[in-house]
Amino acid sequence: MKSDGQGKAGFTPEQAKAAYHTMLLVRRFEEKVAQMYGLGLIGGYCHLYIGQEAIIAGVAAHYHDGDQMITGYRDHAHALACGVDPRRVLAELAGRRNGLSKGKGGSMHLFAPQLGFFGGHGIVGAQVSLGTGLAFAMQHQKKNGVVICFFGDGAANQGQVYECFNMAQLWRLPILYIIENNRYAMGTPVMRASAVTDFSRRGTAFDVPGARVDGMDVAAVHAATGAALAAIRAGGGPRILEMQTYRYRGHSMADPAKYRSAEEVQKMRETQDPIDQLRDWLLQGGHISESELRAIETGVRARISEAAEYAAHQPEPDAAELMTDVLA
Ligand SMILES: Cc1ncc(C[n+]2csc(CCOP(=O)(O)OP(=O)(O)O)c2C)c(N)n1
Ligand SMILES: [Mg+2]
Repeated sequence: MKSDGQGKAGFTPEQAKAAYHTMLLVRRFEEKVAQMYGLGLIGGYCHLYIGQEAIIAGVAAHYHDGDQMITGYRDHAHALACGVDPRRVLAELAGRRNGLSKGKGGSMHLFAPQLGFFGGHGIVGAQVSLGTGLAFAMQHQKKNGVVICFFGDGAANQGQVYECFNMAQLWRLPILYIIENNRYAMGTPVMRASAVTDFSRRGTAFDVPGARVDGMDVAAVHAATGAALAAIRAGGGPRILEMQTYRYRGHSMADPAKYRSAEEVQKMRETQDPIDQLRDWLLQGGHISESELRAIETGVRARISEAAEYAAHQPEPDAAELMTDVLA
């Protein structure tokens, strides 16, 4: 953390350790995906979440049974946070029969409705409409949960997003919109695509309250999400949180990265990294020992290695499955 214990209200050392574990799991998972992609074990579209881990870790702490989550194509972390077994995610990425979508969806089409995870969507902004529909269904069926709907700074310029904000506020739908502002939409910087770059204000015309959050500080994410969800669960209608973050890797696996400098990326990694910041805070506050940190690292690495081993040795889908699960 940048601060010395300031602003940590409601974020106990235990919660901090849990968040640390989640962030590390996601980071090591994504590093393994990159490695497997390089080996040709994974193919097709694939978007990594490295750098943005504090968002999912801070939000997941507030995700309960009966809640639902939906996001775009940068979705591995969100699936893991909903409780999906890393083995099933890696098997899906590797196109294997035991993958989450029977090995036929790939990276952008993870789906686990039994855990409240509704994807995994490749159409930029579509998850906002789908997520708003999920929230409408939840309210209509008098269920208690909330929907957490993630989308990017680029997606935030889609017209359908504003139709959704209007309906969500009009009907006081139980939905939290989280804008993951990682400063780029593919190769386009926010400044070149958005007339107003303060995304927390995007709901102003519809009276949807919004807040801007340091998305590299998991404690800040945790606190802001807790407050927003408390208001939504109390029947207060939708909320928007803009999480200011950064992705370290390319947009997808094929990205020449001509639109930003290596120095810019390096600077973020060195000064803002969410995992390093939390580790420093835990150590400096005496909340964790070096050996405890090592044990977490070892446990996470073992789990990911085992998942990769599992995925690589599963069979591919049967040829007879080619035309099943096709909606046409
Ligand atoms: C409707 C639609 N338009 C364009 C694309 C191509 N496309 C894929 S990702 C992307 C950028 C989205 O950026 P952002 O919303 O900031 O999300 P990020 O990738 O940064 O997480 C675009 C334009 C698409 N998939 N769908
Ligand atoms: Mg973006």
